[in-house]
Amino acid sequence: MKIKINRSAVELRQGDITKQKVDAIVNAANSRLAGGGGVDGAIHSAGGPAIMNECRKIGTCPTGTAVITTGGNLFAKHVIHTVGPRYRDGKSGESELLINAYKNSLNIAEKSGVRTIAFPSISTGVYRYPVNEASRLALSTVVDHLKGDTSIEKTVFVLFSLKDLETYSTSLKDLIKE
Ligand code: AR6
Repeated sequence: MKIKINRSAVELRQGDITKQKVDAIVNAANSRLAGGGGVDGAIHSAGGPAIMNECRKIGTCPTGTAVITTGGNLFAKHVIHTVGPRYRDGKSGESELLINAYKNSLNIAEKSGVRTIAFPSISTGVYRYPVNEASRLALSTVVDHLKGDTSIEKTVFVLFSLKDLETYSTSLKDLIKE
């Protein structure tokens, strides 16, 4: 599924984020930038040690913020590492932190001259954020950003499972109906 927002496009796709031919891919990292499983593990293993070397120099990344490193051996020139919240009960500031993770990733992308960017579904794996709610927050934050002054031409959400792709598709359809 693909929609236009002013001069930008938002696309949903099923696949592996490490294979995307974009300027920057976003990593769902942890605040110690220590690597891990899920999309974080896949990015470090496909991108090679140059990414971790830069992460070590940067140090930490508080929840909701974002940092940028090389893409190492990936096609993408940059990896933007952001940290989503661990889901507790939905009343512990999770939604604001998840929105901030997307916003700060987009802001650092703009500053770094990124024109095409791919996001995974931040926080909905190990951090257990419910996908339906997370997809609505993710998509509305990106769409709002693209309605403003932006040099981003394309934003791709890369969903690992067909079920997640379907959830995101429903959320995007609902969002553009509003
Ligand atoms: N491409 C696209 N999406 C993927 C890929 C991939 N190669 N691999 C997994 N996903 P998660 P979180 C999906 O757990 O919930 C790590 O250990 C996955 O199916 O990667 O933010 C970090 O170090 C899910 O839909 O991230 C942190 O400690 C989504 O990516 C912690 O996990 C996010 O799942 C972060 O947890």
